[in-house]
Amino acid sequence: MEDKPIDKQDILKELEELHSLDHDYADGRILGSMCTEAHPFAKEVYCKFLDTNLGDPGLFKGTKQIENEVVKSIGELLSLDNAYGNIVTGGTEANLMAIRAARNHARKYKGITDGEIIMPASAHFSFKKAADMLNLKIVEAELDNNYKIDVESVKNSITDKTVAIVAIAGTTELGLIDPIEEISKIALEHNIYFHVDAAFGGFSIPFLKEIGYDLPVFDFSLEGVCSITVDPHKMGLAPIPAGGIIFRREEYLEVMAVDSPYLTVKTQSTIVGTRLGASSAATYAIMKYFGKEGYSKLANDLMENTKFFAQSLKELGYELVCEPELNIVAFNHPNMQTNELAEKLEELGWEVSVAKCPIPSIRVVLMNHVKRNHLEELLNDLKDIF
Ligand code: 0PR
Repeated sequence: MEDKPIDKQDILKELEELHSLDHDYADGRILGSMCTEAHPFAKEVYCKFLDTNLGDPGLFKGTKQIENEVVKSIGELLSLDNAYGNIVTGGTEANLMAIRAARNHARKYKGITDGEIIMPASAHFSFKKAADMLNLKIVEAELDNNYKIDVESVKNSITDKTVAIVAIAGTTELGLIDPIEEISKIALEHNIYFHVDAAFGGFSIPFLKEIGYDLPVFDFSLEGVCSITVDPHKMGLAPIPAGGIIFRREEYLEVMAVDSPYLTVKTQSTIVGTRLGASSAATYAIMKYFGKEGYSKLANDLMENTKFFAQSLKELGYELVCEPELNIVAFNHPNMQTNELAEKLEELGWEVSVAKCPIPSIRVVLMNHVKRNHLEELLNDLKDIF
């Protein structure tokens, strides 16, 4: 740090120079991101709440009410009337909270001290962090022929140490929805905590279903589902950071509570102490502003782009890893290694993401910033590569 203050204009100039090195979503070149440019209205609201701190909610009663309202609305979207939970920093923190709740619950009610969690190979790496921090062993369930969690494999993986089963509604790499209904039954039968990671799919599947897409049930209408991660900062168009963790019962928050004697509330269940109220306010605003109609239109538009892109790829001789269920397309060309194809695309200025599971492939997440004209440009480049 310099000794003397620096002029604002000089600081801003320096920051702008560095900021100009960043990619801009609007140029349509970011192909592998689940985040996108937040809606301007959500950003405007976010700025108004920058100083609010939900770590001490008695001081920010209005903002706490906003968080409660957002949790309630997301819960209702997921078929739950009385939702508990929080707006957190993202899917990683939401998943960490879910697994912590499951572990503590199993410790308290079943006496399990060296627990295991069952999850598919397609689970997001945030669960590895959670397992590491919470001292749990990951038991990887196999994938079936459709690259979804194999139900028999889950059954066979259950032991008396299992503290949670995890399934995904919108996998990170392929956007697939696991057979959550079947897993829910197994979890109920064995009295095991069941967490659904819908970080990506949570803000699209309910809307797509409402407008007639034939997608499987993944939410709290399934009795075995104990918690769901759903991220406003992905398909919800809220500014980063905004993740959501929704619990079916308050007891899952209670088993995580630690005393916070000198605060305005006497216990705290979240991982983060001082935490943003702005994320809740921005999410509240955009959910009201869009309504079901707005989100249905967004989800449908992105699915239309997905179908167009998938079909065009096939016409060019590319092979899809699977038929897309949500707005992610993973593909390869039979005559070229994935890494070589990725390099060529990078040379042409595309920011591509290479998926690893179940096979290496180029993965495009068709978020709101990837417009039809960008896809056409990309398809042209994909054509010219051969
Ligand atoms: N669960 C699922 C299913 C996810 O796909 C992700 C992240 C998470 C949890 C973790 O969420 P947070 O990253 O919010 O903690 N999925 C993306 C990924 O890892 C996140 C991402 C976003 C990556 C933008 C790149 C990027 O440019 O691929």
